[in-house]
Amino acid sequence: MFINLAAVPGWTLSTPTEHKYNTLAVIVSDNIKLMKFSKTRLLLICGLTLLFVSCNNNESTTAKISTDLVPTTPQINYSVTKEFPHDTSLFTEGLLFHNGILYESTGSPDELPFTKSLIVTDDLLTGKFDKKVELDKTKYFGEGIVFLDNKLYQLTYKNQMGFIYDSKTFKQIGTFKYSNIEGWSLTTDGKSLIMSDGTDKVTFLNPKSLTLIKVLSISDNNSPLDNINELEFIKGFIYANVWLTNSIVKIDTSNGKVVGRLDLSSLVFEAKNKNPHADVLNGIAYDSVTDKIYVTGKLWANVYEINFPH
Ligand SMILES: [Ca+2]
Repeated sequence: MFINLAAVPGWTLSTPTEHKYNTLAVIVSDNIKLMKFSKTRLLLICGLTLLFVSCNNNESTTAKISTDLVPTTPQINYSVTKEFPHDTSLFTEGLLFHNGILYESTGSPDELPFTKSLIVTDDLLTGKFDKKVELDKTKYFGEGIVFLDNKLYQLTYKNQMGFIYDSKTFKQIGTFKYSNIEGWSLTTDGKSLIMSDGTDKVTFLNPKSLTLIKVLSISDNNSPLDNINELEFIKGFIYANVWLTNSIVKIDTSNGKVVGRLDLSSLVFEAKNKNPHADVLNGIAYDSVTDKIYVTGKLWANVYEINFPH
């Protein structure tokens, strides 16, 4: 199935690092991961079988080794409670709720000339959006946004600078610089701007001085977890899309460890069925008033309200 998709005319495959926006790379990458996982499991099973044969008079030793070697990131089960229309021209880079309104920021890849670098409000009932900000896409590729203290902050992809707007008028009131090579997503714990940059690092910035507070390294089963993408802070945890996967991970903010994972593959496949040009899962928003969580993806036809223990 994956190989047949790769043969669709007009699509080209590339390595994930070459293009941040390659849909098929996601599918291929996930498929490879599954294959690698299967090989790993196979080797593990063979190894444990040999161990059992050689140590069959010591069952407790075999059981201990098995428990230690198998990855144990807990899966978080979810249900889709509602779905809403979403404009398929929006190349989603940020998604959040503010005062009961869904905001979205978008980027504008050169190979998708219909896309724009925008900050918009989404009407969930109609799927129409209302533009609040548009960047000159010949200079800036829009990335994540977040509201804090009556200001709206926006990252750019490769300019190492962000924009600050008045949260009511959307008038630009400042800019800021950061040392991260790329800017990807923003969220907040109410005190800091929390920023991803496509690596395994999440950066905490002081919203007033825009200076570095700390850097949190994200790890999954004791290995660095790269490609941390769109973020949402929910009840003390950071939830993060992981670029080139169909997963959102739940991160313990005290140590950066992944403590749970949502597998949203079924929504990704549905999105691609509805729009063949739909790109990766990217966008998680939390409405703290209604306690509801929403997800979408780049050029997806829908925003989904999902429910899971949180
Ligand atoms: Ca978000």
